[in-house]
Amino acid sequence: MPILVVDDDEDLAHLLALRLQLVGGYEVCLAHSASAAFERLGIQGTEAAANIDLILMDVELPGINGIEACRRLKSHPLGQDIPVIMITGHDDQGSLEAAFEAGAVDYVTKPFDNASLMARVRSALRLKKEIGVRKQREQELLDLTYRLEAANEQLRQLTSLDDLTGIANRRQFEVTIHQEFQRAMRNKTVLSLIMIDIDNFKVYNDIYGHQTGDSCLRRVAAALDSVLKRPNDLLARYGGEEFAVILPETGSKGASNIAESLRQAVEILKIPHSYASQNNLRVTVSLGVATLIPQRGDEPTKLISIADQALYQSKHAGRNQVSV
Ligand code: GH3
Ligand code: MG
Ligand code: MG
Ligand code: MG
Ligand code: MG
Repeated sequence: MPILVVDDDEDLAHLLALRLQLVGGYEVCLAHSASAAFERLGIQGTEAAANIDLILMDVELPGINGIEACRRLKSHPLGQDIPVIMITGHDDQGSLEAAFEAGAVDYVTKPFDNASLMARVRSALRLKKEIGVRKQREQELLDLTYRLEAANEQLRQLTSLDDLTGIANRRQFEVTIHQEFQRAMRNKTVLSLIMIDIDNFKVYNDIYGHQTGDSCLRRVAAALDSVLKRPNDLLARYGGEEFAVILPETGSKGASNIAESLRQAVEILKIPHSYASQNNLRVTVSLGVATLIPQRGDEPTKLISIADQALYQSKHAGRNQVSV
């Protein structure tokens, strides 16, 4: 890829180009102002972007000077990876500091000494190559990270865990409720379900923000989980701020007791939830309990809808309570 020489002194620019071509064997293109260089690079104007490996930039240019041009290049995606060597006269050594600050990698002083010019060009081109390799590695690493995340997500789906809370997800709930329903029907045993819904959670999100809302969901899930001791009980995240507990071989009395323990476990977390100028309010849950011995022809939806109705009663009666 060519080297771009930017110099308003056309004779000098041609001379420099000739040296780079003859001594170094490089391909060279010329621009006589910063604007012309920007067009050449596709940063400004309508010309398609040219691939440039290195820029030799005069400090003194009409219009936008070389230092400002370098600064703009370095802040543009098409220009930031192209090394810039500043061309300085003996009288503008003072601008070197500004040139490096603007992102130049090196400088050459007029009149040019062939050996030093070529050495600096070679070294800058090496730098460009290294940047390219590093960028490619970074990109590969990023791709790998994305692939890992996707694989992780697949794994989570396979294990049927909810992303946010780590408890069983809705899919696992559906699988388990069907299995337990069939089992209870076969064995003619009793099966209970508790539906749990966080009270006034929309307001909670509105007041404390979605992040705090998420962390509240995690804490509530952990508290609910800590109540359940039997290996066949399943706590799942049923939906947004709704949870469900499947209790095999558990009658109405037992399920109500567990529901009350679940209610208390959330209440004693004492997560502040103050709104409508009421102080000292806490995050609470409402619960609905359903119990039945499944009969031939019954579906799990029957159990779910009974629990939903009970939950609705708890909400209607003032929340933070259990209904059967
Ligand atoms: P109620 O006491 O009647 O249940 O009132 P509510 O506000 O809890 O009920 P509603 O169904 O109106 O609102 C539920 C809210 O839960 C709305 C939604 O913003 C929030 N929510 C659902 N899923 C998530 C989640 O994953 N993260 C967070 N932060 N909020 C969630
Ligand atoms: Mg000049
Ligand atoms: Mg809800
Ligand atoms: Mg609701
Ligand atoms: Mg709610």
